[in-house]
Amino acid sequence: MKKLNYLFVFLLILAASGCAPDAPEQKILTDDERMEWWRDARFGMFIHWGAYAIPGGERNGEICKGGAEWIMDKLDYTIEDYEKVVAEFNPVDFDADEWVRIAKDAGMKYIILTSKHHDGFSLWDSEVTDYDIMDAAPFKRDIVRELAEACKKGGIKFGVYHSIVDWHHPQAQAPLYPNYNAGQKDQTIVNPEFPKYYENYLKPQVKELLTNYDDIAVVWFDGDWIADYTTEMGKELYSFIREIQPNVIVNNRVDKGRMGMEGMDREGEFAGDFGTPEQEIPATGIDSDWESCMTMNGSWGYKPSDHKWKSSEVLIHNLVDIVSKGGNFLLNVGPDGQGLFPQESIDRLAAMGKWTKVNGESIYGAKASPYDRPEWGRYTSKDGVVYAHVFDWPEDGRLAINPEMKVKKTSLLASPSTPVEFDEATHSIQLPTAAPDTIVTVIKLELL
Ligand code: FHN
Repeated sequence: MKKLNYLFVFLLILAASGCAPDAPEQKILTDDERMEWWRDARFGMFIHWGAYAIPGGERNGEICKGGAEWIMDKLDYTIEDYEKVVAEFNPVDFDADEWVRIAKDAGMKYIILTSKHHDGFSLWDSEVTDYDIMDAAPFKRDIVRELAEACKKGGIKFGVYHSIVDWHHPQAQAPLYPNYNAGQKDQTIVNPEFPKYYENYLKPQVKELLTNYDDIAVVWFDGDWIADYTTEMGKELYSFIREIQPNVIVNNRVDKGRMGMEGMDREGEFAGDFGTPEQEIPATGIDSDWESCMTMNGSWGYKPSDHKWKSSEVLIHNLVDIVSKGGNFLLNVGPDGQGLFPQESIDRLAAMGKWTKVNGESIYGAKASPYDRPEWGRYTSKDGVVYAHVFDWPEDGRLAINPEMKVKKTSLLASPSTPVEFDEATHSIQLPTAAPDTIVTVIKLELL
């Protein structure tokens, strides 16, 4: 019996005797209070990491199509073959504090780590399985705990991505088991064992994450598409989570309302606190909570053969575009099998940090503006101020401003002392000849 369990039994007896010290009551926040930090944060880091980082999307010279985190399915590993990959997972260069430093320096305010992806391998010390980092891999360190603690120390929020799909658990795949991926291809196959997996494995794992790691701020479900997972399960799971941790935030993939990759719920009552557009940004603003998640290249998991890296200019434009429409940007990093971020990711995050350090005032806590999107860029708004993000610097230096705005004062966010005069007659601003920031220059418009 693990030492920990003796302690647990002792506490149980103490509680039964009525002598347990009162657990500090957690103030149950209103929905707006609960969402406040998330709405202010605007920019977070997604981390897809696990044993799939070892092959990096390649097996015997064959490259996995799509995300490298799908290699088990796409390159037809048997469960036994993939367990051998897990048995090699020993990322000795993993340094949670370094990951948090990079995220903070980029201007990111929260981190979402895959606690368990579709391959079923758990990155924490799970009590309900030995297919976890402590028992199935040589690493034997609780990655969820180390990153949660590093985030707390670094003053940023931590959450977990948790897959409903599980290609390793027998009940999650029966009667296909061990042919775990047939259900991916034929969603008409009914798995009578799935309710047992849901009740006896999925829920207990979610509960131990929310109970043993007291800093889980977000639960980011995925895998909602499988036919065996029902909206009744989704609604029950959402309530189950909020009973354990009333102030945690849960995405809409906990239920079945999501309309594909556009990520928002269709008409109807569905559980979940925010919509989840994936690899795309809504065309217009959306007046509810949502977060676009995106990769930097074409893969969520580490994939060295994928060189389709988005430029830091595109990533900064995406951040501004998303916030101008009222959303959050969850930008992904896929660490390698040693526990290191790819240099291409580090470089882009550093460039984003350089920009957010100067212009973060127009992002954090900002919302969509009530004004139509200008042709030259985007508007965000906060506390009676509109921030004009200029993507395309006007050749004549004159920037047309929405005529409905009653402008009191204008200034360059990056250099308040640089004069940018507002001309009432033409409702435009005379700008310096050259853009101070060639990616996005921000002009602060204080309104009457
Ligand atoms: O299948 C997953 C994929 O591996 C990745 O985790 C993304 C990111 O949210 N979600 C699913 C694909 O939509």
